[in-house]
Amino acid sequence: MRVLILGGDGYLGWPTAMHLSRRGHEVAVADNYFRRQACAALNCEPLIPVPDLHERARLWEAVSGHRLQVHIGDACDYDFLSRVFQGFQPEGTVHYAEQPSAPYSMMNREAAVFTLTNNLVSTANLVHAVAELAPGCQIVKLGTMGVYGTPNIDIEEGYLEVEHKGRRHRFLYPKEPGSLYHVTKAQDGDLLYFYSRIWGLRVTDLHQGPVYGVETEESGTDPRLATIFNYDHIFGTVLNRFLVQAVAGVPLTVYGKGGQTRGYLNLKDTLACVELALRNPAQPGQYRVFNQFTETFAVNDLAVRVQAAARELGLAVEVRHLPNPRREAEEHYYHPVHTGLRELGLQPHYLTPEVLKGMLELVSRHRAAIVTDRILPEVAWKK
Ligand code: USQ
Repeated sequence: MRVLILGGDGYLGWPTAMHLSRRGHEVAVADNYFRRQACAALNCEPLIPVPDLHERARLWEAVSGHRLQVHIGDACDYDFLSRVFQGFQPEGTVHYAEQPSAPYSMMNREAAVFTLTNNLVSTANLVHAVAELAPGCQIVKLGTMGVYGTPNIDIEEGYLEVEHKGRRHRFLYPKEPGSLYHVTKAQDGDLLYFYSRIWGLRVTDLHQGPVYGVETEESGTDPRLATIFNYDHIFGTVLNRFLVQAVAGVPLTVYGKGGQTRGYLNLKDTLACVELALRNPAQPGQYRVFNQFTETFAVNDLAVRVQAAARELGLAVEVRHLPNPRREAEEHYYHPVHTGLRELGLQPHYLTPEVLKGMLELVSRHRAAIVTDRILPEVAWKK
């Protein structure tokens, strides 16, 4: 399959490009380097330095024999996006080209407007590019479990059957996002749901929980093929942050009571899920939703597990409860359904002590590069 990856330089985009090309797909990557530039501007450089996208593609071709097409440009620029579509004629597009950080979206007005504009305009451009230039191309868009919030009922996979005054209707599951970033992910889903119904687009929205991990089967062959791994308070996700904190000897930063529960998955499983979605496409006119995670944990559970794994490696790790910079429930019911991807054949990589120790060992090899003043949260939700 010819697959275009928008956001192909990012934490998920680059490993996805290698993964799909190794499995025989023809892959093009497009990226505007937003993440790299924002990391440099905000003192949030990733732990492991990585070469630019052209160099990454050259290295990947040298070790694997697979060639990637590289396009540097912005999915919000329709001239750029339509040139890529016309040249490559994708049969599938994976849309990762969104501003992915909740704290970034809550920093200030400029960051809020950028998040709104970038995430919605890139999605609208993609819809038009598919409809005008590659009809039949399926869209796989990275969504987030955070669009649902933490309701006091079970979370279904995308839709909810409602009975009202004796009649029934199937709606998109109600959304209660907890940051502006999460709001934009609810809105891009609404756009795609709309256009799938109106123009018959084939869409899969992967509502993913926080991802952890560094290595994939493909990156293992050369450290320069590693993904962008953030541990700072803006772009780092919680478990990746805890691993770096444990190695740096900094207390683990649990926000508030630590009962916040989310669905987590290993980076390797993200890649498998995206490929499963592409290989089993949505039908024309279908907006299909999968809840993409493999296990649920409260933040406190993660802290205890990291502490135990670190202890086995001789690292003494403290846990500190900080005042929560976010507005979110710290104790709540959480029961999301997640059967769709398992039914398509997902074989999960679970968060075992061995997996944690492997990640701690990898982070330890880069210990000298850890900058501890990137760790404490500086962005508050409350004004
Ligand atoms: N948290 C801590 N300590 C930290 C960092 C986070 O207690 O040092 C807590 C947060 O308050 C939150 C939970 O851990 O309750 C998860 O936070 P996170 O930063 O790992 O994840 P989040 O901001 O929700 O966003 C991340 C990705 C985003 C993705 C989302 C999936 O950045 O792209 O969509 O995970 S989900 O959380 O299911 O919405």
